[in-house]
This record gives sequence, structure tokens and C-alpha cells, in this order.
Amino acid sequence: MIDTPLANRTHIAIFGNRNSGKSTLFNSIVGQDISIVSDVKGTTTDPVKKKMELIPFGPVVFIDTAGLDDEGKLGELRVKSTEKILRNTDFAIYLHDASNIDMEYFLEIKKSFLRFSIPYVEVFNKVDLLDEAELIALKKEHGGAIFVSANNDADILDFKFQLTDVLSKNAEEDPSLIADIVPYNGKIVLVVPIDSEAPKGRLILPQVQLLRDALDHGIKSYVLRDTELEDGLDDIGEVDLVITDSQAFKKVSSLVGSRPLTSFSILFARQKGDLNIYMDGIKAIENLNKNSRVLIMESCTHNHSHEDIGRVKIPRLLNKKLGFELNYDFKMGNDFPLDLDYDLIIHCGSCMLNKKTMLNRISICVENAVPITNYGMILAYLNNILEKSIEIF
Ligand SMILES: Nc1nc2c(ncn2[C@@H]2O[C@H](COP(=O)(O)OP(=O)(O)OP(=O)(O)O)[C@@H](O)[C@H]2O)c(=O)[nH]1
Ligand SMILES: [Mg+2]
Repeated sequence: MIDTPLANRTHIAIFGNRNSGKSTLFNSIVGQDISIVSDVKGTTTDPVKKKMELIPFGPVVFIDTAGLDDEGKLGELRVKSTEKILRNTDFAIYLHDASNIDMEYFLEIKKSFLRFSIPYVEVFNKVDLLDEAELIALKKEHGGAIFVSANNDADILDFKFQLTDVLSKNAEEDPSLIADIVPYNGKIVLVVPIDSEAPKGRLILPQVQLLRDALDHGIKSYVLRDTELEDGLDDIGEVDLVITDSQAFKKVSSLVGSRPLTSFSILFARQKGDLNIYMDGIKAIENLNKNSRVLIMESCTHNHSHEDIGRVKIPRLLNKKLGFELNYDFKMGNDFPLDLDYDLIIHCGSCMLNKKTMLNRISICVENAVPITNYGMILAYLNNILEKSIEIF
């Protein structure tokens, strides 16, 4: 078997105070005595790593770390080394000593978990030292936590099940819209035209989702209308990315100069699907002829503005671009057709599907050599803004 490289493994680091039992838990999980265990505080000084298959989750690497509550000069080094580990941590286990709970360092490192967007689980160790009433009270107080004795085999087996469950749930969530292209503390500008098409008194869902995503990742967002954009950009200075509503793309493009620019729909197409394959779908348009069959696939059944885009707007613009009428099928709902006798599939933005489902659909198309693209991509293409809006990717 080819060994999974370190970079492709989910990095799971164990943090906690000295003597909480981190090394004991680490050894129990990996099933070997790799890290030194002792009742002397500060036994582990440097991080210890071990690769393993966490079945059924997949390839991971566990990292045992030095206690957070180390003092003096060593304490400073500890902070530095912890920072370094945090930058490479995909998931954190925070280990408390249930017989000697100290929240101080947990609350401190929790800030870093939030800052670096690291999902974590709290684990209470040494529950064998508590009496029944104490354990019940502890469980009541810390609902989402896991309770173990790190040196008890049955507890560790159960712990691995619970950990796998938490990790899998995390992996199912869609990736961030921008965190891989805009750094922590970076700046983005959202351009939101307030015209007759803007709903009264609120923002639309993609705008809200992007704002939330930016907040989750410590990215500063500035929200402006197109009419104040030029002045606003002067105030803000350097920006990492400008995101505009597609309708205003041309105007915004002329105002932002050399600043990176994209549209909301391209960001969502990228988050939910695969830009390269969607781009191949766009290239397939030039091979279409009067006999070509096009499927327009809409996954949500209740959004009439989307329906209008799929049923009316896209066919009209596409026919106009080609100079002849294509044969369109329009399908709605959750079932992806098994009959893929089409020359092009144009899929909706899949706001109601998760990335995994969308990638499944894409791979069915690839296997059957049927080009696929999505609403956001084709509208950008038909409005001649596609190239500019995917430049930064
Ligand atoms: N009773 C009991 N003792 C435990 C348990 N887990 C660990 N210990 C003991 O707690 C002490 C500290 O364990 P370690 O695993 O070395 O703790 P650590 O968090 O790695 O400590 P540092 O490396 O110093 O930060 C040892 O004496 C372990 O035997 C447990 O579940 N129950
Ligand atoms: Mg240790």
C-alpha cells in the first residue's frame, strides 16, 4: 500500500495542561508506547507525531504536545511551539484532568481555535478518579464533551468511535468560500447594488453567507454599493478581493483597476463544484449544433427566481449567442437523471445540495463524457465576464 503523505492526513493535535494525561491518551489511541508518560509535570517537551488509519474515517496523524501551563522561560517556548502546531492542526482535542479541572489555559487556547478556525472537542480524562455523583454532575455541565480514562481500553475504543463521528460530521460541511484565498486579517469588499432588483429591507442569502464566512475566518469585510465603490476603495486602501453581484460586474470591473475581482456566483460555483470541469463545459458550447440536447438541472423546487433564470434567461441568452435554437430539457428536484443523453448539462448553483452530492453528480458526467457547467459560470460567459471573474483562481 502506498503511504498517504503527511500533508494529506488530517492533523489531530492533543492539547491540555501538564499531567492531564495527553501522552497516555496519545499512546492508547495509536496503540503503542511512543510518548513518555510519567507523573512528573512537563514530561513531554517537544511534539510527538504518529501517523495512523483511523477507521473508518481515514488517514490521520496524531500529535502529542507539551503541557500548556508550563511556566517561566519554558512557558514562553511552549507558547511559541503551540502556535506552530496550531498552524498545522485540522482538529484539536482539548484534554482536561477531570480530577483537577483548570479552565484558564483552555479558555486561552480556545481563542486560538476560533482564530485559526480549528474545530475541537473537549475531553475529560481520569474519570476513574471521580465518584458517580461527581461524574454525573460533570457530564451535565459539559454536554458536548467526551469522558474517558485514557488507560482503559474499553474507554479508548468508545472514544475512537465518538471521535470518528465528530470528524466525519466536520468533513461533510462545505469548505469556506474564501478562507483559502484570503488570509486571516485580510480585507474583502462586497459590492451590493441597491437597485430595483434588490429585495426590500434585506440582503440576499449569498451575500449573508459570504459575510458570515468572512467573520468565521477573521477576514474584514466592507460592504458598499457600486455607487460608492470608487470613493470607498480610496478609504480602504489595499484589498485582497472584491466580490460583486454579476449584474454590476462590468461597471465594477472598470472601477477596481488591478485589484482581484470575482462575482458571488463564481465563488459559490467554486465552493460547491469544480471550476475546471465547469470551464470544460463552457468550452463545449462551441461544439453545439441545432440537434444538440441541453439539460437544465434545478435542484431546488421552490425558488421561482432561479426557475426564471433556468427556464427563461439562460436559454434565451444561449440561443442568441449561438444564433440558433437548442433543444432544452428542464428537470427539477433531487434526482439526477440516469439517462445522460445530453450534449451539455447546465446545473443550478446547488444552494440546496452539499459539495459531496454535487461532486458525485459531476463525476457521473465525467464518466459519461457529458460536459457540465453551472448557472453562475454560463451567465458570466454569456455576459462576457467569465475570464476576468475566474482570473484569480
Ligand atoms: N488515574 C488515572 N491516571 C491517569 C490517567 N491518564 C493518565 N494518568 C496518569 O497521569 C499522569 C500524567 O500522564 P501523562 O500522560 O504523562 O500526562 P501529560 O498530559 O502527557 O503530561 P505532560 O507531558 O507533563 O504535559 C501519569 O502518572 C499517568 O499514569 C487516567 O485515565 N486515570
Ligand atoms: Mg506528555
